[in-house]
Amino acid sequence: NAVKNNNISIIGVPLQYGADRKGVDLGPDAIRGANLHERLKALGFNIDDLGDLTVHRILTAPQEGEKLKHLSEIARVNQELCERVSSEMGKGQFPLVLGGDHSIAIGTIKGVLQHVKRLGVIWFDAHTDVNTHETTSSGNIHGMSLAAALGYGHPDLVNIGGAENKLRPENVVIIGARSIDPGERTFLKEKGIKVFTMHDIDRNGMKQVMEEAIEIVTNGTDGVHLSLDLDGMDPGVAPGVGTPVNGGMSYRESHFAMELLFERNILVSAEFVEVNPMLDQHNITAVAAVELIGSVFGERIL
Ligand code: HAR
Ligand code: MN
Ligand code: MN
Ligand code: MN
Repeated sequence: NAVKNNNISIIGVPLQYGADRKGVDLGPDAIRGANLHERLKALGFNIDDLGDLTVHRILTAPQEGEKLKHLSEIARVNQELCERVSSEMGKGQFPLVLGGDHSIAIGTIKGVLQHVKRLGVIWFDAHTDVNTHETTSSGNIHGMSLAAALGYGHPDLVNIGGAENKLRPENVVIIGARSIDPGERTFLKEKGIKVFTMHDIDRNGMKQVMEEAIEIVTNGTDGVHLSLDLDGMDPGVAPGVGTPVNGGMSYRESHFAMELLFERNILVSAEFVEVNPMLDQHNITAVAAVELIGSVFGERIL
């Protein structure tokens, strides 16, 4: 089959401290509970589920004057995730990371970068997650993870997996954005990061958007990581997310994008994040995640 690697390692990261709304820590089990293993096995993959990383429970509110909420536990978990992802890739496995809030992209990407020095990233999201400790108005680290992976932000985040291991802005694309903060807009323009907004998807269609996106992330790179925030999809199809934004990608637009990624056989790693079962109905957002995973690993309609 066309994903290079037939051996998938699943890593759950039940982290919720990067987001404001409780419940996203239940995401990994909700995704597994939507028949993830069965679906991947039916496609011929060998699955090694490593279970979940340990996240220490924090019962106190973020401390007064603590601008980045729960920074120390988030940094600790991401450092562990980085090491776990790196060690799985070292064994030749394809890391499939289940979130958890989107702050876990820091650890995943830093781990992949240990093996793929020039890495392209496709970032599916309603948001662009390029705030830093200087621009954030919420203090939520899930809104800073892409900036950190690019080498910008708080040193405790940037230094995970080594500050010298970082993405290059010209190898990153964001798809589906429709909620961008003023400081993020400046950052994206300054660094020259390509953003395909919902407007671009409406205007040109997902086919053209994905062709341009794939050109950017494969140009001069040795592999591509998919970071998929379920809030990129429209809340009508994926309502169980902490920060829903109207006007998102339709069910078929999202699947078509996954099918094109499979056809091009460029992924070396992937993560599916922000599934929040406490805000969901009948686990449909976790089911949506597993269906997207099916498409990106080769399920076809006919
Ligand atoms: N931009 C806002 C912030 O920084 C909202 C961010 C995020 N929500 C997410 N990430 N789910 O994509 O607080
Ligand atoms: Mn996100
Ligand atoms: Mn988002
Ligand atoms: Mn979200």
